[in-house]
Amino acid sequence: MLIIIYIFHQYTSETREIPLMKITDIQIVVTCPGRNYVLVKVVTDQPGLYGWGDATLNGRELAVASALRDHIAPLLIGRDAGRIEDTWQSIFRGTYWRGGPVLMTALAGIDLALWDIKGKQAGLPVYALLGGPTRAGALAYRHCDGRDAAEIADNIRAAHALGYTVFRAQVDVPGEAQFPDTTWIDSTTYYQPFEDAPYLRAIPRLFEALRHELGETPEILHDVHERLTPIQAARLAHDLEPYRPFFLEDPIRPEHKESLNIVRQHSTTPLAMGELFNHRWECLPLITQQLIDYVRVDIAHIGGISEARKIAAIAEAYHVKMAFHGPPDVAPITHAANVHTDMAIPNFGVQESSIFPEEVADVFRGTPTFADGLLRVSDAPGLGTDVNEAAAARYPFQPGGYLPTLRRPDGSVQDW
Ligand code: CS2
Ligand code: MG
Repeated sequence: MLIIIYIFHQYTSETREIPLMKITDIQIVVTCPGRNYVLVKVVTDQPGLYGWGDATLNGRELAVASALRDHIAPLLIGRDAGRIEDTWQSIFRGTYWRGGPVLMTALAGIDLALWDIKGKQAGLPVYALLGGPTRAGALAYRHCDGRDAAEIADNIRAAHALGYTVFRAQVDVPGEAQFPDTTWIDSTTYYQPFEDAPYLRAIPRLFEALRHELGETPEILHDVHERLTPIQAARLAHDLEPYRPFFLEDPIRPEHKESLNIVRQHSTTPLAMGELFNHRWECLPLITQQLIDYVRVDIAHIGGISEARKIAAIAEAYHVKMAFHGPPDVAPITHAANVHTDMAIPNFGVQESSIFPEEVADVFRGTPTFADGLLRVSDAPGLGTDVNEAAAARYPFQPGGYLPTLRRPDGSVQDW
């Protein structure tokens, strides 16, 4: 009997050592330090203990802000901030409506804030909570896009001098195919041309010129941005083979995923896909059928770190690596979450890095830093990021940050 009482006492006293952290408030901050960002602050009843998450979906910012403010936050007030998985499940499954970019971005905002809180409570960086570091930092790639091969080669040389070893190369085919970056486009009717045949000729020529200029060592990748049909993508992957691309990204539209079989059958060029996916089930056929080599999901659009580490674990079993999306259209908080996850998972591949508008430094602290080819996060507790709310208020939301639409020469819509 005494033994039973002793065990019961040990159990209850141990569980009581983790203090409950009630969520007392959830604030949504929409700010535009050069780009629009939707930020989520989860506040607890523990003095000074709060977490920041990123819930930015560019071009649809206010839809996510409303989903959070009007529909999700009210469900969470009073709940234990320490129950990350339970909160994830209760938002994803418990509220019935699930999936899609708006809801999964909203969920990511909450998830990241809860991981931030968990780390702060434990006094540990999030990568330590995820199992501890498996590497010194995250191998990063840099965008080196340009108007022609000579300009791209110069950009690669300049990035190499900074310590980068992996580079992305996009080129315009003047008047026929444009690869806009996602800088501010203040219009809903901004069209750009795309014609597939000149594009399909131009990219192998670009890679041939880059290899001629730079030799075989720079790792160079290309993002098709979902523009090709499966057989066109197969042709491109095949034509690029002699130039050993690091990977070919998003070769086809994301809807019918098994179409990647066609690309796969014709080429050994490594394939990457996933920035338009919203949860693990969209990745599943590509991983289990080994149709891709890198999963490119966006942590801010798949429900956060909780989902990212599950996708990574499934991918690991199939020799597929992770290459989380890292564009400047998600906030530095997501970039920090990327690197914390990259640090902990065994099957990390490469991390996309971004240059943010200058004003971003006024609002955010703890953006990952780059040195010697690697992105790193500090070992500060949580995600190591913080938001200067007064500065954020000085950069109000700017409507109109839409992506352009691509049109074929006959005027019909083309995937962007
Ligand atoms: C791109 C993105 O980084 C990438 O791989 O595909 O820049 C993408 O165009 C934007 O995130 C769209 O908002
Ligand atoms: Mg992309």
